[in-house]
Amino acid sequence: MLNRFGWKNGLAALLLSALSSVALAQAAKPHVVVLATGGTIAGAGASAANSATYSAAKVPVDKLLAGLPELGQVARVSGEQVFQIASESFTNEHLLTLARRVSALSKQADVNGIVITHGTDTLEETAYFLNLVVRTTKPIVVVGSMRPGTALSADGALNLYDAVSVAASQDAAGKGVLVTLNDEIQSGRDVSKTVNIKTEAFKSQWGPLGMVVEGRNYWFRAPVKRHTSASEFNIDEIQSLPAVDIVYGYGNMNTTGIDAYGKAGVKALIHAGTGNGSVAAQAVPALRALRANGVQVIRGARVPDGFVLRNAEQPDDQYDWVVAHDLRPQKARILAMVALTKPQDAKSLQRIFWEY
Ligand code: DAS
Repeated sequence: MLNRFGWKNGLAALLLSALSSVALAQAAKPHVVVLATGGTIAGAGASAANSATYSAAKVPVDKLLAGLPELGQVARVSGEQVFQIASESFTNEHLLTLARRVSALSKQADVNGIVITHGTDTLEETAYFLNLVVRTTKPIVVVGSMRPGTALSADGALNLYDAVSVAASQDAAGKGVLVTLNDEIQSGRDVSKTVNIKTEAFKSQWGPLGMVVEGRNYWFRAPVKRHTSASEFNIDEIQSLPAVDIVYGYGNMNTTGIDAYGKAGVKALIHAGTGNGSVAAQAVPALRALRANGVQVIRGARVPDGFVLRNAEQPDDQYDWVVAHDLRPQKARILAMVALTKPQDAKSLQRIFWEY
């Protein structure tokens, strides 16, 4: 018969080996770092019925991760609280700080993927900025939610689970910065928030790259524009971002905004024109005066889809202007800021708008 201690030692050894195999299995999983910046995905409302009235940027990253133990099924996850703000309050300094942290983590051999939790209001701008300046092929996924975790049918938990699962996937490498919401995997370059109060809020006119369902990625297309490791820009070489602002075109347009931005010393002005980037006759001289003062004039459109055709509505060659191609004004501003961290003339700037 086993002596009094034999079966106990055997049991302990059994438990120990079981625990160590669980620990080994967990340690073998890809390591995903979650950088938290705030937003609705970290929001809290007064009651479950408050799906649209709540405070953003309340729940800390450790609580977000602790509330989602399922993450451990797809990755070994660690969290950092970079900021705790609503994303409409992001500044260029926030963009630079976040991108520097993402870049540093991407260089670490023990980091396989990075997730950024972010407010949805300017998520598309941050995702595009990282797409342009972080030199890595490792998966970087930006994620937000349209409802706070306290609301009925909150979308944040599944969005975060999807983001971590994509960031842990080898097949997500080299596809540029990605955005996961609502089961879709979107390109950080192409995606925009198109609905301000539905969970199906993020769209790209070129469609999602794929879908993620139950932790598995289904890809249907890949980005064709330059990004991340193929970019000529590098956050490690960028100390600050130049001033670039946006003016809208509309009926009865005046030049107050254009003149004010010129006086404020912007390096480029995005004109979000009507139609195919049209410019009101009364605004053309003011924009030409900006160009004569060395300000880059970039003709975009307030119309969300399509793309602005060079030399169609305005003689861009003659005026030495740039067209924003298919980029929405807020995205064109991000690209213009990054491009103008290096000396550009209108010709080289236009090349960058074709390629990125
Ligand atoms: N104010 C919004 C933001 O932080 C909340 C959200 O939708 O995330 O972007």
